[in-house]
Amino acid sequence: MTGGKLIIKEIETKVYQGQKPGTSGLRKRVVEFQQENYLDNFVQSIFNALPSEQVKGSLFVVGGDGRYFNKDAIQVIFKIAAANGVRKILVGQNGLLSTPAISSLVRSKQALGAILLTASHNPGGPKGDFGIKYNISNGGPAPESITNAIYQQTLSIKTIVKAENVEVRDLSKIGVYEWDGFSIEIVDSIDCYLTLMKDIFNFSQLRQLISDKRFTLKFDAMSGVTGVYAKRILSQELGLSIDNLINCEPSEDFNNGHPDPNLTYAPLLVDMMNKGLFDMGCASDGDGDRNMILGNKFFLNPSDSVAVIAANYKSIPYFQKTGLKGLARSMPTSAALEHVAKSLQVPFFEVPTGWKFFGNLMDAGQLSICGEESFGTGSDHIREKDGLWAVLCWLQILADRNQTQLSNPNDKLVSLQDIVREHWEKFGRNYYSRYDYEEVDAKGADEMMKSLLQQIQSKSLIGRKFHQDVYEIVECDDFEYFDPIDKSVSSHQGLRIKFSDGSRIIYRLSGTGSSGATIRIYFDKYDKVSLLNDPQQHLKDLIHIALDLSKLQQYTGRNEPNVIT
Ligand code: G16
Repeated sequence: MTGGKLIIKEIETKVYQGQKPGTSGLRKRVVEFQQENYLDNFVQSIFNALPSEQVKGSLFVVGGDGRYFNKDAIQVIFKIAAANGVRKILVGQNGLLSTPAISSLVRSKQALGAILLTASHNPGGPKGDFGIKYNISNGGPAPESITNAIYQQTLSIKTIVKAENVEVRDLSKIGVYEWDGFSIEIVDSIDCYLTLMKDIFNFSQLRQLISDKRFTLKFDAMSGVTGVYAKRILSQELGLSIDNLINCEPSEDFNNGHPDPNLTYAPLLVDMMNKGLFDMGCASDGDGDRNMILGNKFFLNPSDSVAVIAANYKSIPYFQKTGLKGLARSMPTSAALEHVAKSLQVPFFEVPTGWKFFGNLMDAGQLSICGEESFGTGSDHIREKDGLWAVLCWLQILADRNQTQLSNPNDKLVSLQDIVREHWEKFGRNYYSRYDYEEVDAKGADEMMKSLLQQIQSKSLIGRKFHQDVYEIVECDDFEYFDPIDKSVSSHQGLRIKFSDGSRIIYRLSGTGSSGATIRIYFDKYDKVSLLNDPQQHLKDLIHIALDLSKLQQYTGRNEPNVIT
């Protein structure tokens, strides 16, 4: 189809304050995005922040998690991209592309970048959240130097350019739409990602495991974008019965749910797994980059998940080919991965919270597998965390460990929790928990963090002892990261308190919320002997110390966290 010459109009606009991208893009309530030119300003600012000679004639990928406002936003991006000289846009069918699929498309098609339309795990719908994020040519989130440049542009923007005659409202049919010097191609949302997964895993081994009557799997897409991937990959390709997929129709408001795969917001799956109905249960978030994995009556902590995957890297065909170049975790993630890195004698890195910090290490060939406590796991196959990849990793590890058992119908299969317990026996266990206090008053949260920072900077905490002197503070700081590749410095990345036994308490304000503030407190305690305790019990003294030191209740009025992981 041909649309002729582009009709470009320049439109005057006014500056909106507060368009600073957070941990992962700009996330606000939908109603804020619906203000006149609010989204348009941000999109134009992306192009203004990039060198114009790069933008001219470039290829971009656009897609999102299907949440409310996605469809309108896609049309705005088409118009602004065309007017700014972009040559071609690849957009997912029906506008749908998971965050990992976008990363794989950018890399395989050598696009200049991508615009992702998602607020990830935040609720959607007209009263929920919307988000927009710019990814660079390596397929990963833009680094802070670029997001800061975009933000600066939003503060001085005066005009927006738009190609008024560019519009493809019906994104359901795969095909190409052309104008003079500009085109839009609607691509299958799954093909490119599926090809990559087939290259990473042994699909025939996975099929064998899934078809075995002794192994049952349940997958919950939480009404996010992963539903379309799960149907094609888990069901059509790997043979999982469609009855074992739940919430796999993407919905604009996630069926009125909160698409955050954790113990609080995935109650249906958690309940089934607690009742022991399945051997493995998995969930992913709105845009498909997060994952939660459960065993039969067993919660797999994300910090343990990445450590076990790393320890079993030889089970995964991709790593058999590439080897293990290095391991990394975000600072608040438990230290479980470090024990694996030491044992395998591979380089280890600790970066701030945010997947963007892993990209440089991967591009430099120094990092293979990484993870975050926030249900994010991934590798250098792309530059985003990857929910379905983590599920396939676990299936591959299970298939590999059960190779002999799978051909002997009377043998008992090794379970997910067997593998994790063996891991603890070998490496010791990092008991871990995170407390989230969501949407607290921002002023109270800031004051609490300031008071903690003051105690840290004055060094008054060093030497303080708690609980019959079992815990003594030996180090504390305001985490700062020196990127070993581009030498950039990222400051104020969380307050750390370290004890003489290696235990850690970390305080951070979330960078992904859209209103008020969310306080996160993380607890990490290593044990080599008692391996099967309840984490909340095991960590109770540390939790007590953290609440005491921060005076959280006094500053926020909150007695209980909303979410405990
Ligand atoms: C985003 C980032 C993650 C990060 C998380 C932290 O996740 O991509 O790398 O760990 O935010 O969130 P917060 O700042 O709220 O603790 P997502 O899945 O929301 O894109």
